[in-house]
This record gives sequence, C-alpha cells and structure tokens, in this order.
Amino acid sequence: NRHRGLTIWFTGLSGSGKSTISVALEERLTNMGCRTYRLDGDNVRTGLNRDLSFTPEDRIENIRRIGEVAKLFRDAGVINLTAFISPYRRDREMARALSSENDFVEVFVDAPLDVCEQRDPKGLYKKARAGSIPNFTGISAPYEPPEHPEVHLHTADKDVNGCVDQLVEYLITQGYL
Ligand code: GGZ
Repeated sequence: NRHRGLTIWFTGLSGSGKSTISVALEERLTNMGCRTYRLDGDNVRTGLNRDLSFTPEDRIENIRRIGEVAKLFRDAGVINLTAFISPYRRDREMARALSSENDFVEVFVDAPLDVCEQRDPKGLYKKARAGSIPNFTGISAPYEPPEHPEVHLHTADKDVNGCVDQLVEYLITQGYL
C-alpha cells in the first residue's frame, strides 16, 4: 500500500475507547501494508512526557509535544495514530496547525460520560468521584468536544470492529488509502 504521512488524532474521555480502537485500526492498517506508529500514554507519558501531570498547563504541554512528534512521523511518511484525551479544542487545533491541508484526521471517540463511568476499566472514575484524583476529565476537569471532527465514532452504539470499518471506509473514500 502506498500512502503519505498522516496523523489520525483520537480524542475523547477516559474509557471512551481511544486506545482500543487505535490498536485495532493499527492492526488493520498494518495488514493492508501501511507503515504505522501509535502514540499513547503508555509510550509517551512514561517517557518523553514523564515530567508532566494533569494540570491544565501540563496537559497543554503534553499535547504540544505530541503534536510535534506526530509531525515528525508525518515527515517520515508514517501513518501515526495518537490516543490522548486532548481535552482542549485549542490544543487540538494547534496540533492540526502543524500539519498541511490534508494530513490530519481528527477522530471524536464519543461515548456519554455515564457510559465511560460504567466501563471504568481502571477504576479511575470511582477514585475521581471519591476525590482522590484531582483534575479528572469529565468529573473535575473539562472536556471540549470537537465541533467538526473528520470522523465521529459513537462507541456506545458500535463495537470496535464497526468503528474500525467506519474509519477505514473514511480513509478510502477520502483517498488516503
Ligand atoms: C484524566 C487521567 C488523570 C486525570 C490519570 N484526568 O483511561 P486512562 O487513564 O488509561 O487514560 C487516562 C490518561 C489520560 O492521559 P492523556 O495524556 O491522554 O491526557 S491529556 O490528553 O488530557 O493530557 C487516565 C489517566 O491518564 N489519568 N490522571 N486527572 N485522565
């Protein structure tokens, strides 16, 4: 498969499905012969950004650095998938502004807060409600949903495979793949 560098930028609440869907999409793209790289909390917040917390200032810096790293991967011709809450519209627009016209695809991974809270895979919402995690997105810190995402996934209504189908369909019809 021949393709250019591209950023697929996932945004959404904790527990909305960003990581799961980005892993599944990456696998699908790899099977199609694409060169991919996935950036998420596990490989960025533990390394490059291990000095950053979850205060508003640090989240801004988190997303700024990730936006720059995504640009490097685009320059290398890699399809990079980023899976961070990225709660502020301004910061996502800043990451987009580092890209050229057509190499940034914003994906809103949308599930209602109560659904994310019920999933609570790591028990973080429970802790946040109890007050032991400050600045928790959706509970005690804001999340600004995208107004015009390229792709809008409703993960409460569609399973992982269906969401990946929707993404691949979008990438094909837009001529990325
Ligand atoms: C939100 C937090 C917090 C706070 C720790 N608020 O579901 P997870 O666990 O695995 O993913 C969340 C992750 C969010 O990091 P990001 O780098 O994506 O956030 S941001 O883009 O806003 O900078 C969650 C965990 O870290 N986590 N504390 N206070 N999520």
